[in-house]
Amino acid sequence: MALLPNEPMNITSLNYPDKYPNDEECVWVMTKDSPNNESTFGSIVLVFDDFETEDLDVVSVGHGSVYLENIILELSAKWVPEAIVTNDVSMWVRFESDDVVTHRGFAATVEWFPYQGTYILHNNT
Ligand SMILES: [Ca+2]
Repeated sequence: MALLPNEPMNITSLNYPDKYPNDEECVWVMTKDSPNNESTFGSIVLVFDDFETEDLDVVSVGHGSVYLENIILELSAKWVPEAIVTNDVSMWVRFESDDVVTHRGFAATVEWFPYQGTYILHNNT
């Protein structure tokens, strides 16, 4: 997914807000897309707007374009919305569910704030 400056994008687990499938692996790689080869300074900010998975169904988030490298955090179960930030050119998100028990999953907003030093969080509430 290409991130354009100040253009928020949404990602959700499969079927959200209905239950996600068992045995599912989904990966998103979001990369700053600098239209005129201008700078890729600034932060990629991911905010979970909703999050509920089974304990064993884990969302991993990291920086860079190779998923499962440079992990920032792994989360499951219930999660209080909080911003995850990187200044890298890319951020990845991976979701893997096991073979039993599903919940409604997650919805998240990701945005590239191209300026150094400050960012503004947008949320839906
Ligand atoms: Ca499960």
